Amino acid sequence: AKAPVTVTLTGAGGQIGYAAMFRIAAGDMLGANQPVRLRLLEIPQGMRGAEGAAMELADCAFPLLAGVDITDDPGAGFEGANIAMLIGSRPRTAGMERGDLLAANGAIFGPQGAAIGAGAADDVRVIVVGNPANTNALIAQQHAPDVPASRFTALTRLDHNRAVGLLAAEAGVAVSEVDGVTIWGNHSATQYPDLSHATVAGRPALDAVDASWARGAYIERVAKRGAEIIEVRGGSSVASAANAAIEHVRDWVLGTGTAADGVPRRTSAAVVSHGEYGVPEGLVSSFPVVSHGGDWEIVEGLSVDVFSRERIGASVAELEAERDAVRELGLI
Ligand code: NAX
Repeated sequence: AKAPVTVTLTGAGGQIGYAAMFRIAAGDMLGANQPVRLRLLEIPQGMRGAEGAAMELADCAFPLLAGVDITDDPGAGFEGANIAMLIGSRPRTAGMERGDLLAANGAIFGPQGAAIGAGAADDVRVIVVGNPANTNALIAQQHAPDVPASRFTALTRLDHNRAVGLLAAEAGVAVSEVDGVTIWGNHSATQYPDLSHATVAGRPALDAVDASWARGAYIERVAKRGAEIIEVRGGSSVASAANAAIEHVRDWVLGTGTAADGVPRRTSAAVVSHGEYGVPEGLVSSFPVVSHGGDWEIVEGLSVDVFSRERIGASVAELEAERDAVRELGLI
C-alpha cells in the first residue's frame, strides 16, 4: 500500500475546513488509491469544533484515512506536512482598517510560514484560502526562505469556477463547453476575469456573448459573487470554496492534463510571479496556469489588449500596495 500523504488543514474547526475534510478523506483530492493523514490545526477557541469534526470523520470509517491529529501548535501541525491548506485567518470585519487587518494576519501567517519552513516535508505544497489570501501567502512564503517560493500559492480557483459557471449560463451551454477563462491579480474586488482567450463550444467567447457584458457587468458579477451568495444564502461561500481548494491541490499534484482535443487544460491560480506579464517579481498574483510534473507553470505568450492591460494593472497595483504595507509594518 502507498504511504499516507500528510495534509494539514488550518481553521479545521470552521466552515470551509468542515466542508473540505470529508472530501479529502474520501479521496476526492489526491485520488482513490492515496491514503491521507489529516492534521487539524486550530486556535484554542476552535479546538472543540475540530474535535467534533474528527469524531464525525471516525464515524465515516473512510478506508483511505490513515489518521487524524488535532493541535493548536503550528510546529506540531506542520511537522512532516506534504500539503498545507491555510484556511483559518482574520478576515476583514466592519470598521477594520487595512493596517489592522494586515497586522492581524501577519501574526498568523508569519509564524505559520516559519513552522512550515522548519518542519514540513521537502515536497510541501501550500495553498492559502484565508483572506487576504494573496498577501497572506506572500507573508508565509517570506518566513520560509528555505522552501522554494513556487510552493506557496493562493486560491483564485473559486473565482475561476464562478467565472466559468456564469459564462456558461450566459451563453446557454454546459460548463464543459467553456475553456480558456483566466482570473488575473488579487482575490479581491479588483480581480479581472478575462474572456479574451476563452472559448464557448469552440467559438471565441467574446463572439458568443455580448462583448460589452463580458467587459462590464460580467466582471463585476464574478468579483461580487461572494456577496451575492451571502445575500441569498445568508452565509458566505463554504462548499464551493472547499471544492475550489480541493481542485487546486488536485490539479497541482496530479496535473491539469489535456482536453479531448489534446490541448492542455488551463486554469487559474495565484502563484509567485517571476515577472510574467509585467507583474512584479515576488508578488503572489493570479495567472493562467497549467500544472504538470507537480509544478504550476504560468502560461506565457497570451496577447493582452489595452483593456486587459489596464484591468490587470489595477489589480496588481493593489497587490503591490498590500506588499508595501506589510513591509512597512515589518511583517515581511
Ligand atoms: P470560519 O470563521 O468558519 O472558520 C475559520 C476558522 O479558522 C475558525 O475555526 C478559527 O478558529 C480558525 N483560525 C483562526 N485563526 C487561526 C490560526 N491562527 N490557526 C488555525 N486556525 C485559525 O471561516 P470560513 O468560512 O471557514 O472561512 C475561512 C477563510 O476563508 C476566511 O478568511 C474567508 O475570508 C476565506 N475565504 C476565501 C475564499 C477564497 O476564494 N480565497 C473564498 C471563501 C472564503 O471567504
